[in-house]
Amino acid sequence: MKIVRVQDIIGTEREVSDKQWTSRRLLLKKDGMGFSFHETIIKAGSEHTFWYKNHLEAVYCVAGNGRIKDLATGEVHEITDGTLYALDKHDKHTLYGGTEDMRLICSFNPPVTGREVHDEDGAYIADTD
Ligand code: 9YT
Repeated sequence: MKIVRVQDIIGTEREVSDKQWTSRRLLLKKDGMGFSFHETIIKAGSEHTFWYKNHLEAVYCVAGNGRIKDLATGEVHEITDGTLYALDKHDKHTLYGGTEDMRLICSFNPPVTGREVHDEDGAYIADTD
């Protein structure tokens, strides 16, 4: 059994951030679970376009608020505590931070390795291991 505490991840290589978002990778590919598990904070008022072409992702909001726009249809959905979105079609999307920082719990299949960076499309490269 593994016990992971987010406070032990802060400031390590498992925490990635820029001014507008922070993501803490509680579980990565090397943890051997078949998925990765993250806590992502999206800053209030910020905007992010992501397109995980090589991954499926489920995201569950536990605090704060924001919106997600499906860039294929233009549909916009409110996100608050208790909302889950699943990118089951590798959906290209824009996330908008709301009036408070949004705290999201995310899981990726296949798992993120920790070496990915967002490319020009907002995608992560495929894991070639
Ligand atoms: C909200 C969202 O898509 N979070 C994904 C995790 C984050 N991009 C990471 O850990 O790299």
